[in-house]
Amino acid sequence: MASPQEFQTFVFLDLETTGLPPDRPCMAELSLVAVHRRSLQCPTLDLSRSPQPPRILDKLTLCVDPQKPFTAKAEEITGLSNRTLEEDCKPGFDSAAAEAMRAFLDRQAGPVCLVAHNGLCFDFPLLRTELWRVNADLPPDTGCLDTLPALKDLDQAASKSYRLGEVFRRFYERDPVGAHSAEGDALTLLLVFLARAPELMDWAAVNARSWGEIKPMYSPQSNRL
Ligand code: DCM
Ligand code: MG
Repeated sequence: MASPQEFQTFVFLDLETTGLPPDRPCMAELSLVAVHRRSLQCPTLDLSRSPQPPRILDKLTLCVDPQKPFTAKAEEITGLSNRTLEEDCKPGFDSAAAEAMRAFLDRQAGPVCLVAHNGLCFDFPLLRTELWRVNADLPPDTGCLDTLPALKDLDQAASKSYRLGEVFRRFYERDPVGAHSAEGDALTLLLVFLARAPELMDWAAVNARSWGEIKPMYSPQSNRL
């Protein structure tokens, strides 16, 4: 981004998918958790002085039929499968889902910054592919913050793991809840963010990318299979 941006709302984003990038994954679940910067600046602390999730947050979680087979690993870790999504009559990520997402983002105070852990390599490019598939998009000036390089940069530390679960355990000394469900991971990311919110918001103001810079993971014209 050219000039520092005082983002008003941070939207924690996580996608569950049929597999990893070499498999040209498709989205199977999306979760967005939107929090105003005011609630991030002064979180309530519990008795052990750990930040609590803010009382005021908006959530959108959608399960979608990916219309592509899950890899065995993706099925195992997410608990989602082609059979169960089909049995529960979930439509694909269609224009109605894209519209719901747009409407959700539009009701947040702007400027809005999407936040995803490893988002620049995974969630943002894949979301761009999925939106492209249904001829939809987000405003190009939407901010995109990847907490993985952000936390690494703030720590200036070379040799520790920055996987989401590991970062959470370092801050909270317990396991995250709901790992590999989109909402569980988005809420885990929110708690990680709260542990260093002032620094991460300052980092985002200078270093966040814009949605318009995000390249799709792959061309959606190609066959899903
Ligand atoms: N994923 C995978 N194999 C892994 C880790 C992740 O196929 N070992 C895929 C499936 C997940 C998606 O990436 O739905 C997102 O990962 P996460 O659940 O960590 O957000
Ligand atoms: Mg996840």
